[in-house]
Amino acid sequence: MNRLILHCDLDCFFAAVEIRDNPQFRRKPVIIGADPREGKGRGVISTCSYEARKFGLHSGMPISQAYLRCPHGIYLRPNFKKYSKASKQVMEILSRYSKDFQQIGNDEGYLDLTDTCLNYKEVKENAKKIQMEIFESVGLTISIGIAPTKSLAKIASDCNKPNGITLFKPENFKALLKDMEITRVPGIGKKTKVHFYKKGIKKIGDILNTPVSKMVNLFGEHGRNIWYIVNGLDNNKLCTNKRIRNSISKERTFIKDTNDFSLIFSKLNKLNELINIELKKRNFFFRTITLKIRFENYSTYTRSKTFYNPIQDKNIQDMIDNDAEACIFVCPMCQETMGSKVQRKGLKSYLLSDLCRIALGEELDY
Ligand code: DCP
Ligand code: MG
Repeated sequence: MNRLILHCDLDCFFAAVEIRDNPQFRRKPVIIGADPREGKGRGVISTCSYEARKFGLHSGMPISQAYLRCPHGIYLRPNFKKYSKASKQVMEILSRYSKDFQQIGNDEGYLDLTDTCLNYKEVKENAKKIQMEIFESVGLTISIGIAPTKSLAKIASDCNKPNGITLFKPENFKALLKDMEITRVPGIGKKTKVHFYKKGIKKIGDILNTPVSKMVNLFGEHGRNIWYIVNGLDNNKLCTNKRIRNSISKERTFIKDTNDFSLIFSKLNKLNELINIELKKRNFFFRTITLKIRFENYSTYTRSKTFYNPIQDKNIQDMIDNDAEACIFVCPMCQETMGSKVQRKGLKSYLLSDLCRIALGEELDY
């Protein structure tokens, strides 16, 4: 039986909240992220308004590059409390439309309306109501894709942003997909697309015209999954369980590259303190610590350590300072990733920009 799935995705979420609260920013390039410091800033863009995207700006772009392309933009630091409140309000509205609701991150959600709507006309009416309700009570626009599968609904919601409603019906979705770039398919990013391009697969239509056996020969199981997605045959169900938070993380970017290990470790300790406060406040236990480190050329490394037993009462900072094993997981990373390069290029050219993320995994249910 054909399902009726909606994928709802807020438009330029963080930027939209700021524009809502500051009408003078409307129709302007608004960029949320690190301080650009007149082009000398570190860190990246979280998101930006559609006007800013016209200058080639996008999430994840170094803020220094953004400033070069759009020096007249309105650059704002993120206000996560505000975004979290808006997200909760939006999710509460979405969840009222079906018991089959799955939240993804802070600005996306799937709804399965198969049991509540008879046809696409009815689903579209619901989509319009959702848009209106969110706009009236939260002041944000949301784009909605409607399709027989989750993956197709996700592709659809991205087709008419902002504030669009896009329908992929069983009888027409292949015709709508065929001329689209393969990067529209979840699972094909900028890096993987290169492998597909090498085999002459550039448009979704090229995948549709390839037998599944050939996709498996060329790209293994990943090729099979992609083929199933574009043919509307992946039958993933919505995970309707309440979203369980499974990590806490903090990260900071140094204003200047540095190879001063005492500075790096003091910053790390500061992050540990912040994490520890949150851990206690929320009464979380954890088993895994992950350290993320980013060098000046944006190469990023992570190292993790998982403990046998869940931990809460032990101070993380003590653990880093005193637990030999924990220290070993920090130090080899620095030696390993800096070592050979350091000798070749000289220590001064190396350094850590974005410091580290300590993710404390596996929230336990007690
Ligand atoms: N985000 C972030 N860093 C990223 C990507 C996203 O901080 N690299 C944050 C900011 C976004 C929010 O998550 O506002 C939602 O991410 P989306 O990918 O859905 O992007 P937007 O909602 O901003 O834009 P779009 O209109 O394309 O959905
Ligand atoms: Mg979004």
